[in-house]
Amino acid sequence: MAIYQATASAPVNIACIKYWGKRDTKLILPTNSSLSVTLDQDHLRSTTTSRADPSFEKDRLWLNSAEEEIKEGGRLSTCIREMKRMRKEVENKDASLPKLSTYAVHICSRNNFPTAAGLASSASGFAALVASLAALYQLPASPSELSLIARQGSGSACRSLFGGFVAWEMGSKPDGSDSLAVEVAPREHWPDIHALICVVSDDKKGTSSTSGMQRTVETSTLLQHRIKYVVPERMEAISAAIRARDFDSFARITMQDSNQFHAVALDTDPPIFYMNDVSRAIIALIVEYNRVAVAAGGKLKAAYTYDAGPNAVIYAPKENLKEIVELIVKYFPQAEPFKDPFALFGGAGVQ
Ligand code: 2P0
Repeated sequence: MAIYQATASAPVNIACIKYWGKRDTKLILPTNSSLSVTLDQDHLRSTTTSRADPSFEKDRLWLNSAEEEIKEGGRLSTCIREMKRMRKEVENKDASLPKLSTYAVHICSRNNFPTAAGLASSASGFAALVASLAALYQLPASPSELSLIARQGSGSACRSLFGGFVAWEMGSKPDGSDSLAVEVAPREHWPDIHALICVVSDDKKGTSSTSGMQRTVETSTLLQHRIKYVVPERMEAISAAIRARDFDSFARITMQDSNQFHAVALDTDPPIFYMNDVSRAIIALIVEYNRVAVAAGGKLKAAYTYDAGPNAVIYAPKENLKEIVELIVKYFPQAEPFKDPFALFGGAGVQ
């Protein structure tokens, strides 16, 4: 008996231009384009094994050893259905292939970091799921084509199909066929940029991204301004900064966009607060660190960014990392590398 099984893994990505808002909640089509850096860290990954077998009675999925229900019409079932549809197309062209599209699949996925701690577990999770099914089904699909499916699992997941610097182009077609991830630059283009992750809290977050962003779409006037007047220019400017390896511009835009995302969360009714006092103190530290550098005639040395939670991600050129870690440990004496509750981990290069 042949065994049909494949394993793939995908890392977390952290956005510099934030995705926040959907124009189509079912297809997961965003209200603005976004851009992220895929982290290249062995300990921030999802690894997923998929197996197809004629003896399986139904599709099943285990996440970190606990079985998750695959709800009819839900995001998981949509991704699995779309991947089987792509497999069917391949089988239709070559009658000698085993009819894997007719078998149920068992999927086993594991995150090597706390799930739902604001560390984008849905991004790496759905990207790994789609990549493992693509390997199982031996699909001749590009990462951008696969990103169309991962997007329907979780918007930010489409960006984890690529390493390095990745844009999610919002697209304009109602069927979503042009809302996909594209590579802006591979990691090798700018290996000097590193990400330092400061886990302020690993509690499960209060307002989920999915419901929070819908409330923002329904109630925030600032979001409309952001979509129309701010993000399109920022996408151009940060892509140019990445291509030119211009850290000063990259850092300025990244911090501005994090600030505006949190302003838009605050402009939601009722307001959403993702950062806490420690998050804001880390911002103050990075602002001061940069101010001193610029006052001495230099350029920005670090950029902070925050997602839908209190944890900080600090992007910086490698030469500044040691200094930044020393500053954080000095001003946050409770910070201990690799330990909770304020673990500092990371410092690895981007993928
Ligand atoms: C981002 N975030 O661009 C932004 C910044 C959070 C803040 O993508 O509903 O978990 O599954 O599409 O992808 C979080 O949104 O939401 C997110 P769904 P997702 O990384």
